Amino acid sequence: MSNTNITQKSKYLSLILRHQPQSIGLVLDPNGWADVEELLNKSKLKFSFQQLVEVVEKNDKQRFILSDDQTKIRANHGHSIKIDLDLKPQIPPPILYHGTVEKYLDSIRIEGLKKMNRNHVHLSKDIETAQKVGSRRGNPVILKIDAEAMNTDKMLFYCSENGVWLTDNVPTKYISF
Ligand code: HQG
Repeated sequence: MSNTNITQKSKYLSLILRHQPQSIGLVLDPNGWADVEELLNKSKLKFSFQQLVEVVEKNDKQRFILSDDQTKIRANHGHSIKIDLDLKPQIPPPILYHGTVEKYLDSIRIEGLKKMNRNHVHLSKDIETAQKVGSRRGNPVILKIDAEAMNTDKMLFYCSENGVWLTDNVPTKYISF
């Protein structure tokens, strides 16, 4: 498949597996897994099984994972629907980054980073990734997060299968603007 085709299919899978499985009558299990055969049958965008595997394997951010027997698939991060990724808390790198845009800063200065519509605040271990995340909304602004202090203060971190750091919220005192 062309890169454009892979991106289009990846976006559709993100919509279905993170936000709106019910829009095609798909039911995810409590850990966010969909049955591959059911997904392929119900999908409005037509995929062959091989194309699905290609989207999973060539995905620039490894957004999806197939079960070992390739009968189930789920998104690795980014959910808004309430599922349990069943991740174990992990000690984060001392510093993490968050890419955002200027217009949110006043609010972030007051409230800290909130998960907004998703299940977690998403953080990156490198500035480059945070820049890409921020660029989705405009000129990126990078916030530096004192994850070490948060960990010391018993706030929990999780790392998704594809290396995105997740936490519940980041109070202002841990953020360098
Ligand atoms: C902002 C994509 C006002 C926050 C990305 C962000 C990531 C606040 C936006 C993943 C705020 C939420 C997640 C507050 C946070 N006041 N604004 N108190 N707290 N915000 O999309 O981190 O490519 O839910 O800065 O790459 O941008 O789809 O989160 O701008 O990994 O795989 O509210 O989604 O992954 O936006 O992105 P989002 P995000 P994919």
